[in-house]
Amino acid sequence: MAATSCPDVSELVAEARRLYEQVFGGEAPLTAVCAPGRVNLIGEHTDYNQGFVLPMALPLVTVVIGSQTSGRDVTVVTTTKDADEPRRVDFTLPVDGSPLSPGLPSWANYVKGVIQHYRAPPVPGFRAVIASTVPLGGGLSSSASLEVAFYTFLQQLKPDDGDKVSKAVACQQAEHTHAGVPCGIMDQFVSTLGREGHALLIDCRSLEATSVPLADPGLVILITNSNVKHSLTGSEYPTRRRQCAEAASILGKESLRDATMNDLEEAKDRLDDVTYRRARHVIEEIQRTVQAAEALKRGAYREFGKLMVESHNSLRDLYEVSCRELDELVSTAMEVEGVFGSRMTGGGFGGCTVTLLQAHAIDRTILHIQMLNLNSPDDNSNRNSLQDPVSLNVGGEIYTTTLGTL
Ligand code: GAF
Repeated sequence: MAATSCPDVSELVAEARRLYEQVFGGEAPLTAVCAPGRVNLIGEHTDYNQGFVLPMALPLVTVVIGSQTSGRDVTVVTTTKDADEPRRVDFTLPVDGSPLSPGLPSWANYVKGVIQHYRAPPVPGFRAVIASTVPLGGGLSSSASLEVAFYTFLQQLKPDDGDKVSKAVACQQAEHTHAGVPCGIMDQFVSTLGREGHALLIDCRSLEATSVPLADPGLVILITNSNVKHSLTGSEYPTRRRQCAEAASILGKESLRDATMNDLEEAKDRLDDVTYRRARHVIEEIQRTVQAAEALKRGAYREFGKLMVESHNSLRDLYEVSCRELDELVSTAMEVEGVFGSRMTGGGFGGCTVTLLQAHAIDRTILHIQMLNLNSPDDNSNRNSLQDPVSLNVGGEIYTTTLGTL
Protein backbone atom coordinates (compact mmCIF):
# COMPACT_ATOMS: atom_id res chain seq x y z
CA MET A 1 0.00 0.00 0.00
CA ALA A 2 1.64 3.23 -1.13
CA ALA A 3 1.52 6.46 0.80
CA THR A 4 0.33 9.58 -0.94
CA SER A 5 3.32 11.08 -2.69
CA CYS A 6 4.02 14.79 -2.51
CA PRO A 7 2.75 16.46 -5.68
CA ASP A 8 5.32 17.79 -8.12
CA VAL A 9 5.89 21.54 -7.88
CA SER A 10 5.83 21.88 -11.67
CA GLU A 11 2.23 20.56 -11.72
CA LEU A 12 1.32 23.18 -9.17
CA VAL A 13 2.94 25.93 -11.22
CA ALA A 14 1.11 24.68 -14.33
CA GLU A 15 -2.20 24.74 -12.42
CA ALA A 16 -1.52 28.31 -11.27
CA ARG A 17 -0.57 29.35 -14.78
CA ARG A 18 -3.77 27.93 -16.28
CA LEU A 19 -5.82 29.97 -13.82
CA TYR A 20 -3.70 33.07 -14.45
CA GLU A 21 -4.29 32.83 -18.19
CA GLN A 22 -8.01 32.23 -17.67
CA VAL A 23 -8.39 35.30 -15.43
CA PHE A 24 -5.86 37.74 -16.88
CA GLY A 25 -5.15 36.46 -20.40
CA GLY A 26 -1.85 35.10 -21.64
CA GLU A 27 0.38 37.80 -20.27
CA ALA A 28 4.15 37.12 -19.85
CA PRO A 29 6.69 37.01 -18.31
CA LEU A 30 5.47 35.75 -14.98
CA THR A 31 7.49 35.57 -11.81
CA ALA A 32 7.13 32.26 -9.96
CA VAL A 33 8.12 31.60 -6.36
CA CYS A 34 7.35 29.01 -3.75
CA ALA A 35 7.78 28.37 -0.04
CA PRO A 36 7.39 25.15 1.92
CA GLY A 37 5.07 24.09 4.72
CA ARG A 38 6.73 22.44 7.71
CA VAL A 39 6.44 19.58 10.09
CA ASN A 40 7.70 20.08 13.62
CA LEU A 41 9.57 17.03 14.89
CA ILE A 42 9.63 18.22 18.51
CA GLY A 43 9.46 21.46 20.52
CA GLU A 44 5.78 22.38 20.61
CA HIS A 45 4.49 25.63 22.07
CA THR A 46 8.03 26.53 23.03
CA ASP A 47 8.73 29.17 20.36
CA TYR A 48 6.69 31.95 21.99
CA ASN A 49 8.43 31.08 25.27
CA GLN A 50 11.81 31.86 23.68
CA GLY A 51 12.70 28.15 23.74
CA PHE A 52 13.91 25.66 21.12
CA VAL A 53 12.02 24.00 18.26
CA LEU A 54 13.09 21.32 15.75
CA PRO A 55 11.01 21.59 12.57
CA MET A 56 11.83 20.61 9.00
CA ALA A 57 10.60 22.10 5.73
CA LEU A 58 8.32 19.91 3.62
CA PRO A 59 8.10 19.30 -0.12
CA LEU A 60 4.47 20.43 0.27
CA VAL A 61 4.59 24.01 -0.92
CA THR A 62 2.68 27.17 -1.75
CA VAL A 63 3.39 28.64 -5.16
CA VAL A 64 2.74 32.25 -6.16
CA ILE A 65 3.00 33.32 -9.81
CA GLY A 66 2.27 36.77 -11.16
CA SER A 67 3.47 40.03 -12.62
CA GLN A 68 3.80 43.68 -11.75
CA THR A 69 1.27 46.20 -13.11
CA SER A 70 1.77 49.89 -13.76
CA GLY A 71 -0.73 51.25 -11.20
CA ARG A 72 -1.49 50.52 -7.55
CA ASP A 73 -4.18 47.94 -8.13
CA VAL A 74 -3.79 44.42 -6.78
CA THR A 75 -5.71 41.33 -7.88
CA VAL A 76 -5.01 37.96 -6.32
CA VAL A 77 -6.75 34.70 -7.21
CA THR A 78 -6.32 31.35 -5.49
CA THR A 79 -6.80 27.85 -6.87
CA THR A 80 -7.71 26.63 -3.38
CA LYS A 81 -11.36 25.75 -3.15
CA ASP A 82 -13.05 26.84 0.04
CA ALA A 83 -16.79 26.81 -0.54
CA ASP A 84 -17.35 29.67 1.91
CA GLU A 85 -14.98 32.21 0.42
CA PRO A 86 -14.49 33.95 -2.93
CA ARG A 87 -11.33 32.90 -4.74
CA ARG A 88 -10.51 36.39 -5.99
CA VAL A 89 -9.68 39.61 -4.18
CA ASP A 90 -9.18 43.12 -5.62
CA PHE A 91 -7.87 46.11 -3.71
CA THR A 92 -5.87 49.28 -4.24
CA LEU A 93 -2.62 49.94 -2.39
CA PRO A 94 -2.88 53.13 -0.32
CA VAL A 95 -0.69 55.94 -1.72
CA ASP A 96 0.24 57.37 1.69
CA GLY A 97 1.34 54.06 3.24
CA SER A 98 -1.75 53.92 5.48
CA PRO A 99 -2.59 50.43 6.72
CA LEU A 100 -4.34 47.82 4.59
CA SER A 101 -7.20 46.62 6.76
CA PRO A 102 -7.85 42.93 7.16
CA GLY A 103 -11.24 41.69 5.94
CA LEU A 104 -12.76 39.02 3.72
CA PRO A 105 -11.81 36.72 2.13
CA SER A 106 -9.74 35.65 5.10
CA TRP A 107 -6.97 34.04 2.99
CA ALA A 108 -6.24 37.48 1.51
CA ASN A 109 -5.30 38.79 4.96
CA TYR A 110 -1.99 36.93 4.72
CA VAL A 111 -1.29 38.78 1.45
CA LYS A 112 -2.32 42.15 2.91
CA GLY A 113 -0.29 41.53 6.06
CA VAL A 114 2.84 40.71 4.08
CA ILE A 115 2.42 43.86 1.96
CA GLN A 116 2.00 45.86 5.17
CA HIS A 117 5.20 44.50 6.72
CA TYR A 118 7.29 44.33 3.55
CA ARG A 119 10.72 45.78 4.31
CA ALA A 120 11.06 47.86 1.13
CA PRO A 121 7.82 49.86 0.84
CA PRO A 122 5.96 50.98 -1.19
CA VAL A 123 4.98 47.80 -3.01
CA PRO A 124 3.97 48.16 -6.70
CA GLY A 125 0.61 46.96 -8.05
CA PHE A 126 0.48 43.34 -9.24
CA ARG A 127 -1.64 40.42 -10.35
CA ALA A 128 -1.00 37.04 -8.84
CA VAL A 129 -2.28 33.47 -8.52
CA ILE A 130 -1.74 31.25 -5.47
CA ALA A 131 -1.67 27.44 -5.58
CA SER A 132 -0.71 25.16 -2.70
CA THR A 133 -0.26 21.54 -1.77
CA VAL A 134 -0.04 22.33 1.96
CA PRO A 135 -3.35 21.17 3.49
CA LEU A 136 -5.33 24.05 5.01
CA GLY A 137 -5.81 23.82 8.76
CA GLY A 138 -3.69 20.66 8.84
CA GLY A 139 -1.06 21.95 11.26
CA LEU A 140 1.61 21.97 8.51
CA SER A 141 1.88 25.76 8.24
CA SER A 142 -0.19 26.50 5.18
CA SER A 143 -0.41 30.12 6.35
CA ALA A 144 3.33 30.58 6.93
CA SER A 145 4.10 29.06 3.53
CA LEU A 146 1.68 31.54 1.93
CA GLU A 147 3.21 34.47 3.80
CA VAL A 148 6.78 33.49 2.93
CA ALA A 149 5.91 32.72 -0.70
CA PHE A 150 4.20 36.09 -1.00
CA TYR A 151 7.10 37.92 0.59
CA THR A 152 9.41 36.17 -1.88
CA PHE A 153 7.11 37.23 -4.73
CA LEU A 154 7.33 40.87 -3.59
CA GLN A 155 11.12 40.54 -3.43
CA GLN A 156 11.07 39.61 -7.12
CA LEU A 157 9.02 42.74 -7.94
CA LYS A 158 11.03 45.10 -5.74
CA PRO A 159 14.07 43.73 -3.88
CA ASP A 160 14.53 44.36 -0.17
CA ASP A 161 17.79 43.89 1.77
CA GLY A 162 17.46 40.09 1.54
CA ASP A 163 17.98 39.37 5.25
CA LYS A 164 16.21 36.03 5.75
CA VAL A 165 15.65 36.27 9.50
CA SER A 166 14.08 39.72 9.09
CA LYS A 167 11.92 38.28 6.33
CA ALA A 168 10.65 35.54 8.67
CA VAL A 169 9.96 38.15 11.37
CA ALA A 170 8.02 40.34 8.89
CA CYS A 171 5.89 37.34 7.91
CA GLN A 172 5.27 36.56 11.60
CA GLN A 173 4.13 40.18 12.10
CA ALA A 174 1.78 39.79 9.12
CA GLU A 175 0.17 36.85 10.88
CA HIS A 176 -0.16 38.84 14.14
CA THR A 177 -1.68 41.97 12.65
CA HIS A 178 -3.72 40.62 9.75
CA ALA A 179 -4.69 37.05 10.69
CA GLY A 180 -5.05 37.80 14.39
CA VAL A 181 -2.88 34.84 15.46
CA PRO A 182 -0.19 35.71 18.05
CA CYS A 183 2.08 32.93 16.73
CA GLY A 184 5.72 32.33 17.55
CA ILE A 185 8.49 32.47 14.93
CA MET A 186 8.91 28.73 14.16
CA ASP A 187 6.74 28.37 11.06
CA GLN A 188 7.88 31.45 9.16
CA PHE A 189 11.51 30.80 10.16
CA VAL A 190 11.69 27.25 8.84
CA SER A 191 9.69 28.11 5.72
CA THR A 192 12.30 30.80 4.99
CA LEU A 193 15.51 29.07 6.16
CA GLY A 194 14.74 25.32 6.00
CA ARG A 195 17.31 23.25 4.10
CA GLU A 196 16.88 20.11 2.05
CA GLY A 197 17.57 16.95 4.05
CA HIS A 198 17.86 18.77 7.38
CA ALA A 199 15.81 19.60 10.42
CA LEU A 200 16.49 23.03 11.91
CA LEU A 201 17.16 23.47 15.63
CA ILE A 202 15.97 27.04 16.15
CA ASP A 203 16.79 29.05 19.24
CA CYS A 204 13.69 31.23 19.33
CA ARG A 205 15.39 33.74 21.65
CA SER A 206 18.55 34.50 19.66
CA LEU A 207 16.97 33.52 16.31
CA GLU A 208 20.05 31.43 15.54
CA ALA A 209 19.57 28.04 13.94
CA THR A 210 21.63 24.87 13.56
CA SER A 211 20.96 22.40 10.76
CA VAL A 212 20.62 18.78 11.85
CA PRO A 213 21.18 16.34 8.95
CA LEU A 214 18.45 13.79 8.36
CA ALA A 215 19.91 12.09 5.32
CA ASP A 216 19.47 8.46 6.38
CA PRO A 217 17.88 6.28 3.68
CA GLY A 218 16.82 3.81 6.37
CA LEU A 219 14.61 6.40 8.05
CA VAL A 220 11.18 7.73 7.07
CA ILE A 221 8.99 10.47 8.47
CA LEU A 222 5.29 9.78 8.13
CA ILE A 223 2.75 12.58 8.41
CA THR A 224 -0.84 11.54 9.00
CA ASN A 225 -3.68 14.01 8.78
CA SER A 226 -6.41 13.48 11.36
CA ASN A 227 -8.52 15.77 9.18
CA VAL A 228 -9.79 17.41 12.29
CA LYS A 229 -9.43 21.01 11.12
CA HIS A 230 -7.63 23.22 13.55
CA SER A 231 -7.91 26.96 13.69
CA LEU A 232 -5.40 28.94 15.69
CA THR A 233 -7.51 32.07 15.43
CA GLY A 234 -9.79 30.72 18.16
CA SER A 235 -9.20 31.57 21.80
CA GLU A 236 -7.15 28.51 22.85
CA TYR A 237 -3.80 29.52 21.33
CA PRO A 238 -3.82 33.09 22.75
CA THR A 239 -4.98 31.65 26.07
CA ARG A 240 -1.98 29.30 26.20
CA ARG A 241 0.33 32.23 25.43
CA ARG A 242 -1.22 34.28 28.21
CA GLN A 243 -0.95 31.42 30.72
CA CYS A 244 2.76 31.02 29.90
CA ALA A 245 3.37 34.76 30.30
CA GLU A 246 1.56 34.67 33.67
CA ALA A 247 3.62 31.70 34.84
CA ALA A 248 6.88 33.44 33.82
CA SER A 249 5.85 36.59 35.64
CA ILE A 250 4.97 34.69 38.85
CA LEU A 251 8.34 32.93 38.65
CA GLY A 252 10.03 36.31 38.19
CA LYS A 253 11.50 35.31 34.82
CA GLU A 254 11.57 37.11 31.50
CA SER A 255 10.18 33.96 29.87
CA LEU A 256 9.75 30.26 30.67
CA ARG A 257 13.03 29.67 28.78
CA ASP A 258 14.76 31.01 31.88
CA ALA A 259 12.88 28.77 34.34
CA THR A 260 13.93 25.35 35.67
CA MET A 261 11.74 22.63 37.15
CA ASN A 262 13.23 23.57 40.53
CA ASP A 263 12.00 27.15 40.10
CA LEU A 264 8.58 25.83 39.19
CA GLU A 265 8.35 23.42 42.14
CA GLU A 266 9.42 26.16 44.55
CA ALA A 267 6.67 28.46 43.21
CA LYS A 268 4.02 25.74 43.04
CA ASP A 269 1.94 27.20 45.90
CA ARG A 270 1.65 30.50 44.08
CA LEU A 271 0.40 28.96 40.81
CA ASP A 272 -3.03 27.53 40.11
CA ASP A 273 -3.06 23.95 38.83
CA VAL A 274 -3.64 24.86 35.16
CA THR A 275 -0.87 27.48 35.06
CA TYR A 276 1.49 25.02 36.78
CA ARG A 277 0.78 22.32 34.19
CA ARG A 278 1.18 24.70 31.24
CA ALA A 279 4.54 25.89 32.59
CA ARG A 280 5.72 22.36 33.31
CA HIS A 281 5.03 21.32 29.73
CA VAL A 282 7.03 24.25 28.36
CA ILE A 283 10.01 23.87 30.69
CA GLU A 284 10.28 20.11 30.07
CA GLU A 285 9.58 20.42 26.33
CA ILE A 286 12.45 22.89 25.89
CA GLN A 287 14.79 20.37 27.58
CA ARG A 288 13.39 17.50 25.49
CA THR A 289 13.97 19.42 22.26
CA VAL A 290 17.64 20.04 23.00
CA GLN A 291 18.09 16.38 23.99
CA ALA A 292 16.22 15.21 20.89
CA ALA A 293 18.41 17.27 18.55
CA GLU A 294 21.50 15.71 20.18
CA ALA A 295 20.00 12.23 19.79
CA LEU A 296 19.25 12.87 16.13
CA LYS A 297 22.82 13.99 15.47
CA ARG A 298 24.05 10.70 17.00
CA GLY A 299 21.54 8.63 15.00
CA ALA A 300 19.95 7.55 18.31
CA TYR A 301 16.49 7.19 16.78
CA ARG A 302 15.03 5.08 19.58
CA GLU A 303 15.93 7.78 22.10
CA PHE A 304 14.51 10.44 19.77
CA GLY A 305 11.29 8.44 19.40
CA LYS A 306 10.89 8.10 23.17
CA LEU A 307 11.17 11.89 23.51
CA MET A 308 8.54 12.33 20.78
CA VAL A 309 6.07 10.19 22.72
CA GLU A 310 6.85 12.05 25.96
CA SER A 311 6.22 15.29 24.10
CA HIS A 312 2.87 14.04 22.86
CA ASN A 313 1.78 12.87 26.30
CA SER A 314 2.72 16.21 27.78
CA LEU A 315 0.79 18.10 25.08
CA ARG A 316 -2.18 15.84 25.79
CA ASP A 317 -2.13 15.91 29.60
CA LEU A 318 -0.37 19.11 30.66
CA TYR A 319 -0.84 21.53 27.80
CA GLU A 320 -4.22 20.05 26.71
CA VAL A 321 -3.94 20.82 23.01
CA SER A 322 -4.39 17.30 21.61
CA CYS A 323 -7.67 15.59 20.71
CA ARG A 324 -8.98 12.03 20.62
CA GLU A 325 -8.17 11.48 16.93
CA LEU A 326 -4.54 12.60 17.37
CA ASP A 327 -4.13 10.44 20.49
CA GLU A 328 -5.45 7.40 18.64
CA LEU A 329 -3.20 8.00 15.65
CA VAL A 330 -0.17 8.18 17.94
CA SER A 331 -1.01 5.08 19.99
CA THR A 332 -1.86 3.09 16.85
CA ALA A 333 1.40 4.05 15.11
CA MET A 334 3.34 3.07 18.25
CA GLU A 335 1.96 -0.50 18.05
CA VAL A 336 3.94 -1.19 14.86
CA GLU A 337 7.38 -2.77 15.02
CA GLY A 338 9.93 -0.45 13.47
CA VAL A 339 8.22 2.74 14.66
CA PHE A 340 10.53 4.84 16.86
CA GLY A 341 8.13 7.54 17.95
CA SER A 342 5.03 9.51 17.11
CA ARG A 343 3.39 12.73 18.26
CA MET A 344 0.96 15.44 17.31
CA THR A 345 2.66 18.25 15.41
CA GLY A 346 1.89 21.97 15.25
CA GLY A 347 -0.50 24.00 17.36
CA GLY A 348 -2.87 21.11 18.04
CA PHE A 349 -6.67 20.78 18.42
CA GLY A 350 -6.55 18.68 15.24
CA GLY A 351 -4.18 18.63 12.30
CA CYS A 352 -1.48 16.01 11.81
CA THR A 353 0.74 13.55 13.62
CA VAL A 354 4.39 12.99 12.77
CA THR A 355 5.90 9.53 13.09
CA LEU A 356 9.55 8.52 12.87
CA LEU A 357 10.10 4.98 11.65
CA GLN A 358 12.36 2.55 9.89
CA ALA A 359 11.90 2.71 6.12
CA HIS A 360 11.09 -1.00 5.88
CA ALA A 361 8.13 -0.53 8.25
CA ILE A 362 6.35 2.13 6.19
CA ASP A 363 3.81 -0.05 4.37
CA ARG A 364 2.72 -1.98 7.45
CA THR A 365 2.50 1.24 9.48
CA ILE A 366 0.18 2.87 6.96
CA LEU A 367 -1.87 -0.32 6.72
CA HIS A 368 -2.18 -0.47 10.50
CA ILE A 369 -3.30 3.16 10.69
CA GLN A 370 -5.89 2.53 8.00
CA MET A 371 -7.17 -0.50 9.93
CA LEU A 372 -7.83 1.85 12.84
CA ASN A 373 -10.09 3.78 10.55
CA LEU A 374 -11.85 0.65 9.26
CA ASN A 375 -12.28 -0.81 12.72
CA SER A 376 -13.86 2.28 14.18
CA PRO A 377 -16.64 3.38 11.85
CA ASP A 378 -18.29 5.64 14.39
CA ASP A 379 -20.22 8.79 13.74
CA ASN A 380 -17.21 11.06 13.53
CA SER A 381 -16.67 11.82 9.86
CA ASN A 382 -13.32 13.40 10.70
CA ARG A 383 -11.90 9.89 10.88
CA ASN A 384 -12.13 9.30 7.15
CA SER A 385 -8.98 11.20 6.64
CA LEU A 386 -6.87 8.66 8.44
CA GLN A 387 -6.57 7.18 4.97
CA ASP A 388 -4.50 10.16 3.89
CA PRO A 389 -0.93 9.78 5.10
CA VAL A 390 2.02 11.46 3.44
CA SER A 391 5.29 9.64 3.77
CA LEU A 392 8.54 11.47 3.28
CA ASN A 393 11.79 9.80 2.57
CA VAL A 394 14.09 11.82 4.71
CA GLY A 395 16.55 13.67 2.54
CA GLY A 396 14.00 13.98 -0.25
CA GLU A 397 13.86 17.19 -2.19
CA ILE A 398 12.78 20.35 -0.45
CA TYR A 399 11.96 23.02 -2.97
CA THR A 400 13.78 26.30 -2.83
CA THR A 401 11.82 29.50 -2.63
CA THR A 402 12.51 31.01 -6.05
CA LEU A 403 11.52 29.28 -9.23
CA GLY A 404 12.56 32.07 -11.60
CA THR A 405 10.65 33.50 -14.53
CA LEU A 406 8.11 31.49 -16.50
C1 GAF B 1 1.57 27.17 15.57
C2 GAF B 1 2.27 28.51 15.69
F1 GAF B 1 2.12 29.23 14.55
C3 GAF B 1 3.75 28.32 16.00
O1 GAF B 1 4.37 29.56 16.22
C4 GAF B 1 3.93 27.41 17.23
O2 GAF B 1 3.63 28.10 18.42
C5 GAF B 1 3.09 26.14 17.09
O3 GAF B 1 1.74 26.44 16.78
C6 GAF B 1 3.12 25.32 18.35
O4 GAF B 1 4.39 24.83 18.57
O5 GAF B 1 2.06 26.46 14.47
